Parts: sequence; structure tokens; C-alpha cells
Amino acid sequence: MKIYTYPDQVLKTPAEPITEIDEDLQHLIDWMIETMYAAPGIGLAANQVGVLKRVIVFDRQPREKGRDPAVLINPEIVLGESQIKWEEACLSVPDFSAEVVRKAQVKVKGVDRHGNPLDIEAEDLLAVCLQHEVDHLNGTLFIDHISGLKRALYKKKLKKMLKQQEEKG
Ligand code: GNR
Ligand code: NI
Repeated sequence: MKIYTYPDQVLKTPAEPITEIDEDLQHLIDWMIETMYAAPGIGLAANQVGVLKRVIVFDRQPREKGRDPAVLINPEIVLGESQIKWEEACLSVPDFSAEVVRKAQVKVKGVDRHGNPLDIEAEDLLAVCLQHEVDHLNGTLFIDHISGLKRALYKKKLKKMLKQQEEKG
């Protein structure tokens, strides 16, 4: 699946709650998992593939080499503790990374692809990833958490990159 990138409007639009777990959704989930690993990434939100539905996929062991994919439908962060600063990147924000302050430990509630309740407790990288993905569903990018100056610098860099691509054809 194509991954939409900043400043596409779909990344700024809050996604809608899922009301029905049907075959279309199963296919979407499979495609999202494939797209995430192909990228490669440790998480992916439906907004990033142009679908405004509240579903995220992620790897439960983001530091390991093997695949351990998981899905959360209608995820909600119900608990967050302590703070952590992490250098974040995003498949929808090419060629940029920046430190963002997040909760170091979170509990995220949702349902799995079969509609069964699923609670995930996570810390450090996985906790950061889950907050980053739930942000996507709310139309927020990690660059919305950095200083206006840093964001302005990124926008300038992006403009330049897009212009160079245009010139190359
Ligand atoms: O692959 C990803 N790595 C990452 C690293 C630090 C903080 C967040 C992330 S999420 C990112 C994939 C992505 O853009 N998900 O929305
Ligand atoms: Ni992202």
C-alpha cells in the first residue's frame, strides 16, 4: 500500500471508530502489516495508508529481528506514567527525526482483529510507538510535538527536496 506523507490532508484528519469487524477490515489489517514490514517500520496507523479508520498495527518486539505483529482496533491510551525523551521518525515524515517527550509507560486498551478485548502494557520504544500511532488516528504527527522553529526548518528542507525531485522529473 502507498504510504501517504506530510503534508497530505489524510494525516491531519481524525480517523473514525470501527463499528464492524468484517472481511474488508481483515484485508486492510493484512495489508497494513505487510506495508509496515516492507517499509520497514515498527508501527503503522490506517491514516498513513489513506484509510480514516481507527486501526493500528505494530510489532510487539520492535527491537528484535523476527516478526511479532499485533493489531489494535479503536485503541485508547488509558494510563500513562513517567516521561521519556525519544528520537522519533515517521514513515509519513520522510528524511527527518527529532526528540519528542512521551510517557515512558502506557496501557492501551482496544480490541483485536477478532473483536476480543486486548490490553497492551508497554514501556520505552513500544510505549513511544503506541502513542505515536494513536496520535496518527487523531490527526497528529510527531512534528506537532516539536518546537515551531524545528518544524519550520523541516518544512523548508521538504520544500527543497520536492523542488529537486521536480527538476529531476
Ligand atoms: O518505524 C517507526 N519507527 C519509530 C521510531 C521512533 C518513534 C516512532 C516510530 S514509529 C515509525 C513508523 C511510523 O511512522 N508509524 O506511524
Ligand atoms: Ni508515524
